[in-house]
Amino acid sequence: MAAQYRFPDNFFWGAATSAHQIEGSPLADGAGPSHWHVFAQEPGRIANGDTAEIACDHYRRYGEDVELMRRMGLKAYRFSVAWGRVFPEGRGRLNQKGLDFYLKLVDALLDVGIEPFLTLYHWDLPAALETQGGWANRDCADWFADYAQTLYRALEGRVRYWTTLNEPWVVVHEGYVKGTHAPGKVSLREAPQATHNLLRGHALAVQAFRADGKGEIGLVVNLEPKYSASEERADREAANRAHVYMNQQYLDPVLLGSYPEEMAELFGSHWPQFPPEDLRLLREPFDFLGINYYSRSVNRAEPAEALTGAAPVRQAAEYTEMGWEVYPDGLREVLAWVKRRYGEIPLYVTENGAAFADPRPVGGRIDDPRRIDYLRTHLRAAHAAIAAGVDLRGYFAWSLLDNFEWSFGYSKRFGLVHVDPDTLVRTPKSSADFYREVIQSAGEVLQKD
Ligand code: IFM
Repeated sequence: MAAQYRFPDNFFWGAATSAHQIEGSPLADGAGPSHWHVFAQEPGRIANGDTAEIACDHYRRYGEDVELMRRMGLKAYRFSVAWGRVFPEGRGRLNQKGLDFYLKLVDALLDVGIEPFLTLYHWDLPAALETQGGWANRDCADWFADYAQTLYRALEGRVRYWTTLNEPWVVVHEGYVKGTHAPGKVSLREAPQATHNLLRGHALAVQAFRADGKGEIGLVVNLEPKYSASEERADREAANRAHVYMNQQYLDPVLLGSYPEEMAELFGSHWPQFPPEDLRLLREPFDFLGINYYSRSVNRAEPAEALTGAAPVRQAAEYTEMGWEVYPDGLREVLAWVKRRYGEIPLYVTENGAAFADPRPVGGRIDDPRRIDYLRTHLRAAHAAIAAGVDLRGYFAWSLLDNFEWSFGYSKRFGLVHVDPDTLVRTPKSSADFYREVIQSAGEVLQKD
């Protein structure tokens, strides 16, 4: 077979999850509740009234899940730590039993030769910190760095790859602009403060890593190409505002040292004058960037849309259950754009995947050909980026397991492995078999249709 899609030998083939979405048992062994735990109990917040009380029960079944990963041939596993398991009040008193869970998980991964990629913050803030203002409070950045330092010390020599924040844009856009994620606020005043404190937290955690950690540390952002629906000036400007808001708002300050000037126009009087010493801090060098990619959007001007004045226009194309267009070339495009705009920085695709309405298991099998197509076409796009000179070092499918999809509850299923909502029995889908073949052949099977 031609080696057209062969990936580098040391490429990290992985899958990703996050603590709140899979672990369940959120209060076990002395853990403190997260603000997502509180949010999910408010009526009407989550589809079908779902909560993450049980999720995939990974907290108790992690051994079985590591075995699934081993059988899939994964080289790496990206997961997050629930801050409140380690510090039930967010700071101060350490909960050793909570920390022990992650030590056991990491050891189980290392035992079977799977490289752990640990995310420090994947959206579940200790509720005790939210009552003190959460990310809108400047001190939250310091609390985060202290928590990070504890983990660096506890996992030194075992975890080599760390990321600070997952998708800060979603944290703020959904949590402070739309109010559809915890903490459920709609506040244009607090949104830029939360943005800035998240990025300060990232930078302080990187500084703490230089003092106490070993290995590499990075940041994970979600990116989407934004196209204009027409040649009209109003549409083109709207698409550009959407692009700056989503793609540049978080990367410009950490890689170029300033927020895009358009941010002040988007937020008007709510956009603060950030002190120059803060902006110097944000530019703390880090080792790699993780990019989560799912889709693109095509935009028209819509003055009623908050901040960007841009609204997506549906295309004659395939869409996933999330209502996201399947657009594989966008992955190549965002990877190339990052290299063009920000220069050489090692990259990982830290999430990529699709929610489809899978059939129920029949005879222990679930055929999910649309997810296989999604993976195949996006991996080809990732390969095209490498061929064009992008320093892409790994790819993590989202997600290992069907899980708690935030405000959608369990209604959207992204897993390579089906998790029965009643019995929690795991059944690898045909996409898991496909991914195993991709990994075994270092990408060569992507040649086949
Ligand atoms: O499930 C989420 C994940 O937590 C963050 N990135 C996008 C995924 C799909 O919506």
